[in-house]
Amino acid sequence: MYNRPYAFNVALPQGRPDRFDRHVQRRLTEMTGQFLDQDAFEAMAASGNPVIYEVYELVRPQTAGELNHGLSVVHAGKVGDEYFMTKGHFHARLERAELYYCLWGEGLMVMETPEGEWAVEELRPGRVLYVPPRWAHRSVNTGKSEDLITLFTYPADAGHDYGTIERQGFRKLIIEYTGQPIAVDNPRWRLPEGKP
Ligand code: S6P
Ligand code: ZN
Repeated sequence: MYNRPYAFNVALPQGRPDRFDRHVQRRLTEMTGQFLDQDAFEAMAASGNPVIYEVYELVRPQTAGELNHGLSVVHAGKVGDEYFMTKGHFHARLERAELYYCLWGEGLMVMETPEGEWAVEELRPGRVLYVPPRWAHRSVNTGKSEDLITLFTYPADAGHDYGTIERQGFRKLIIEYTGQPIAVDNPRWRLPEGKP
């Protein structure tokens, strides 16, 4: 592993860094069960299965002290009334935080804890968001046509727990209502297994 300081540039508004180890393109059908409107989901999956978001990541050794970092690019669009968003996850090591800095676009970060707290914070260029330990996080692009681009960094030993969100969803969904984004209760949200 290369262990000298380095710097890189981010082209805007593409959000593409000129250095990265990993590029992920997440298409709609990789998010089965997360969008509420099943008919809209299936229609969109059948007509092109669009890329919903992309991640360019610089991956560091998974040891305490190292920081992974990179760019998250959520494209603009909606499935029914629900804005394009990331899958969202808890960190596998729950006690690991994350920092986001918004570079482009407009959006919201939806967050929740296993204990039932939830929060929604605005993302717009110049805004910094701290996601504390224990908070699952999902970025939502509420813009009409521009990408939502954020720079993120988190401990390289954090790991990702996608399964919990795949099973139970987030408590809150972001939908467009009379032209504006609003947070609504997720009717499909389920109590974590084992909880009364
Ligand atoms: C990783 C960090 C981001 C997300 C990215 C995509 O801890 O939070 O790099 O990976 O925004 O979201 P997701 O939920 O598909 O990983
Ligand atoms: Zn994360």
